Amino acid sequence: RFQPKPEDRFTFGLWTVGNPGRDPFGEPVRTPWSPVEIANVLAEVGAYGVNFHDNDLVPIDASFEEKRKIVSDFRRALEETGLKVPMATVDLFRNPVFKDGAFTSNDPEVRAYAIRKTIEAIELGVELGAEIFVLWGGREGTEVDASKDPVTALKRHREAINYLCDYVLDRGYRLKFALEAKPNEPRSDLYLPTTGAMLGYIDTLDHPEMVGVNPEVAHERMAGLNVYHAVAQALERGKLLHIDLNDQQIGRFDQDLRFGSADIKGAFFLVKLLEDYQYQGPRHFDAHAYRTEDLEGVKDFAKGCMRTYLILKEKVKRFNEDREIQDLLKKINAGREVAGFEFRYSPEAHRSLMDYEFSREKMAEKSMYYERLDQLTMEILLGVR
Ligand code: GLT
Ligand code: MN
Ligand code: MN
Ligand code: MN
Repeated sequence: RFQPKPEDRFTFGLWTVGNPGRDPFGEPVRTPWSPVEIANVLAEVGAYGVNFHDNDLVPIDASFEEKRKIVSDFRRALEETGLKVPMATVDLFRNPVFKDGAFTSNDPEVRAYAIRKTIEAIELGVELGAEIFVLWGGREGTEVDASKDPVTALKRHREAINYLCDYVLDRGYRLKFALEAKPNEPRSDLYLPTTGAMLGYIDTLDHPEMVGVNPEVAHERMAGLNVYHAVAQALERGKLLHIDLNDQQIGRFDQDLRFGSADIKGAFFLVKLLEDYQYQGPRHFDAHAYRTEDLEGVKDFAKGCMRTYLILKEKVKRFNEDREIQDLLKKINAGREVAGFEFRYSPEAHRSLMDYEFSREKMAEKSMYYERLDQLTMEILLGVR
């Protein structure tokens, strides 16, 4: 029970389980594992796949020979463990060259280098089977708004994404881009700070059909938003290509907590959304173990993410099959039809609308039962139902 299976499509990044526990105030507490060691651990705990940034796998200063050796060792580990690589990404934030942005840098040479680095990361990802390429612009923002025109920054960002899409089309790769938003950290303010902003922006690209989003629970919550609603908007437009599951308390620094460990009700509704709408993409856990943990603790962390998801998936089933809840939902959704009216304009429908006699008092009288519904939801989550 609650054992992860390949069809659950649970994935982790090399940077998540491989996180050595460094924070802005403290040195690493765990010795880093090699990508091959991480893959073996992920296979052991039952993950389906592993994702990486170019430089999680191949150090930024590796020679051509070093790179080939690392990639072939990693490929062998994938074959031996059966792990897949559904997603790859590019690190455009760690190196000093990107200190004032990558695609949105004021320096055209840096912008060109960012595109070149991304293309090399795409090649690496495609070589290992990735069909989704995440772009998270950790340095695309400012502390000093006088330094950069945000309109210009958006135009530069768009030029870069358009370039990358054209490149992928030119090469004939089966690859889509998933844009990941974050409101702040490491910059004071990041451009395109929310999933909703990304969704609006995607329609302005040359190839919007190749681009979707990668919402992260923690990032939406850092912005004070409801993740469930943000993800629903992406899903409804067919734009939910990938998801970063983790947890976060509102108003705190970027915590990347184990999935479900901070807001269990929020996690429940997110799982419900993904399951009810049969989300087919990877369920990626973008989180890391507490800094107090050793290697065993890291395994506990990874297993915990998947186990909580599967427990919540069972709770969703319970919720959907619960007689009392479903009866309540039926009542909640019931109401009188307005004769002859449709929620689509036509002169006839409109005439019916204008002729109808509405009774505000009658409509407002209706009981909602939301207290009862919410309590029943809580009782499912608390395990007494
Ligand atoms: C970094 C960030 C994550 C992003 C990763 C992809 S890198 O760890 O905090 O949210 O998903 O670039
Ligand atoms: Mn993320
Ligand atoms: Mn995060
Ligand atoms: Mn993050």
